[in-house]
Amino acid sequence: MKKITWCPGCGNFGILRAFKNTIKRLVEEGHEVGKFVVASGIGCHGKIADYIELPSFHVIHGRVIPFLTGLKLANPELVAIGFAGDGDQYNEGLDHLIHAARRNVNITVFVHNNGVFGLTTGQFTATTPKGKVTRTTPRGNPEIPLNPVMLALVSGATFVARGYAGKLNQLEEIMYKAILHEGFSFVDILQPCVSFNDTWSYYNKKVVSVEKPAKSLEEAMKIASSNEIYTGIIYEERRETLEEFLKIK
Ligand SMILES: Cc1ncc(C[n+]2csc(CCOP(=O)(O)OP(=O)(O)O)c2C)c(N)n1
Ligand code: SF4
Repeated sequence: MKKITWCPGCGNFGILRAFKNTIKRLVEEGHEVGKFVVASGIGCHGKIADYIELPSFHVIHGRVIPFLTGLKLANPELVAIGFAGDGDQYNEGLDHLIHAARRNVNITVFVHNNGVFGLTTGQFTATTPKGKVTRTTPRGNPEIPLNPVMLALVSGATFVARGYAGKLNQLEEIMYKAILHEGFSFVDILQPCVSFNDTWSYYNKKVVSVEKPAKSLEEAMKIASSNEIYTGIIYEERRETLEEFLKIK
């Protein structure tokens, strides 16, 4: 395992901790450790693959989902888990998210959403708030931010959640259920970047937990579009997976 090089205080530490505890729990419950495979994108988040002792692949920018889709189709026995950044997934790799949700391929994707391109020092991304001054938006970001949770819902994702790197117990529960879910699991994780978009105090005040998953897609969309920042499992349904349709699982 390599030395951790994230900035002290980075939200990525919470995501790493929650993931390690989740894998430990799954292994204690009898899941074979050799079946977990991790892929990560390019960026600060992508280094997570270096800090986990599981078979892992560091893939090109924005391509975590197609990589995992191929992996899963080649060997459906594997548990395919991806880590992407907001720039990585919502800019470079946005269309892959939509199509994986439509296909319902049985993979899990965790997006470290810090609202900036972190590794390349704070340029704006698709989730940067409107008006925010960044290195590439010196007069303020002119664009409204993308709502990834809403996008996943309307695209047909069968497990949709929002986590927060500052709420570890909840994040572990979300990760555990996302990995066990049969179908495409999407988790947007609010991840403060202390160097370029420090949102710790904002999220500590703003985030509210959902009690339980919504009963319908319409209800889930209301939660996703609310002015409150809800965390927790927002929506879950069971639908035929790509592997089931292809009769390879
Ligand atoms: C195709 C391509 N475009 C641009 C880059 C340069 N690049 C490397 S890391 C990075 C930013 C990553 O940001 P994000 O995905 O938000 O992850 P974070 O660093 O914030 O975790 C960029 C633009 C690249 N490696 N490949
Ligand atoms: S630049 Fe931001 S995302 Fe990258 S390690 Fe530092 S705090 Fe974390």
